[in-house]
Amino acid sequence: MLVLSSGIVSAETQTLDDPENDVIRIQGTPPSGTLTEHISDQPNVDIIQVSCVIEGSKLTLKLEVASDGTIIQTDSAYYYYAVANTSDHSIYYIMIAYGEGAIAMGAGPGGTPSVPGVQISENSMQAQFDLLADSTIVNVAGYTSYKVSDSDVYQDFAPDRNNNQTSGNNNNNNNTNNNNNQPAAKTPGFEAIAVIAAIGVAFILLKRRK
Ligand SMILES: [Ca+2]
Ligand SMILES: [Ca+2]
Repeated sequence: MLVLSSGIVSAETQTLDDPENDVIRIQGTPPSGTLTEHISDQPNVDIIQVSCVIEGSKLTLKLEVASDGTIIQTDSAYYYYAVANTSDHSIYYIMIAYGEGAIAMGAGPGGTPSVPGVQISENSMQAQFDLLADSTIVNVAGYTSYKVSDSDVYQDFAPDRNNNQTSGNNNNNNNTNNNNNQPAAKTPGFEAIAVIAAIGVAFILLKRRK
């Protein structure tokens, strides 16, 4: 007997919760700069959740900031980024940068998905992509920043291990293991920054083509 499985709709959700009031502020430049943790008065860049849902042939990615925060699209001092990686080595992301509004894009071995619209509510941004291939969610991540000036920047990472500038000893995770010698704790931070930089360039190119 032939069993047809193509009609089965699969659903998968991955939700990453991030602590509230964990924005960090970096002033000056190392080694003379200062780092302040647990900032509570920057709800606009305080991530509380990044989530991804795959349902059938669609992938929905969402980033949410604190309930008393607002996603700022038109002020170039604000930057928002949410990303999902899938098992087929594709990347899907939403970005708000340069005061140019929100954009959602992706790329992978299967090509690039069509560019979906981004829905912005008061404190969240989300987009629904056409999946490039049958795949599962590997991970999700988010990054936000508010740049007062080049030497005064508020930012939040989700998960927090993507932030390689905090001590790791003084956060809310209460890890009993405070071993800072684990290279894995630092590497993703650099990778995240590199990805953000590369995507920033892509974003500029895209805008110029318009
Ligand atoms: Ca947060
Ligand atoms: Ca965080």
